[in-house]
Amino acid sequence: MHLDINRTYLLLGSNLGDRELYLERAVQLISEKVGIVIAKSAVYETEPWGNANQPGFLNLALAVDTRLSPLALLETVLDIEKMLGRIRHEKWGSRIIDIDIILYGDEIIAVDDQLQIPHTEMQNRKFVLEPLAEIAPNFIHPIFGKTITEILTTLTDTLKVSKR
Ligand code: PH2
Ligand code: MG
Ligand code: MG
Repeated sequence: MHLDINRTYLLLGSNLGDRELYLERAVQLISEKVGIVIAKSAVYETEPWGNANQPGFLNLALAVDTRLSPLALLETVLDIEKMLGRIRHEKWGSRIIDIDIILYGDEIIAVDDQLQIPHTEMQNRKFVLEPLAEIAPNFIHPIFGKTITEILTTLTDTLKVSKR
C-alpha cells in the first residue's frame, strides 16, 4: 500500500549506560528504518520526570519524514529499542533508550494506551517541549491550536532542562 510522506516528531531519551552513544545509534537506526531525518535538536541534560529516584536523562527531538503509518511507526521504534538492547522493567524506570512518538503531521490518533498522538503528556513536560521548540517552534498542536513555543510559555514544569 502506498502512503504519503508525513512529518513525525520523535523524542529520544536515555538515562542508563553510555547515554550519548545510545542516542546516536538510535538516530542512525531511525534514519535507516523510519525515514529522512529533517532536523535534530541539541542534546539536553534533563532532570528525571515522574520518578525522581533515578539517573538524569539525555533527551533530544527529531523531525523525520516517513512513509510509515502511525502503527507501523510505533512497531518500528519499539523494534529499534529492542535492537539497542532495551529491556522493559517498571513504567517510569531507567532505560538505555526510549523513543516516543510526539506528533505525526497534524493527525489526532487514539488507538490504545500505547498509541496516542499527539503524546498526551507533551504539554506538561519541559524535557519534551524544550528540544521540540528548538526544531519546530511554530508547529501548531492539532488539539490545542497553539504553537510549541506558546505551549512552552504557559508550562509549569520546573524540572531542570539544559542544553549540553
Ligand atoms: N521519560 C520518562 C519518564 N521521565 N524524564 C526525563 N527527564 N526524560 C525522559 O525522557 C523521561 C523522564 C518516561 O518515558
Ligand atoms: Mg517516554
Ligand atoms: Mg516510550
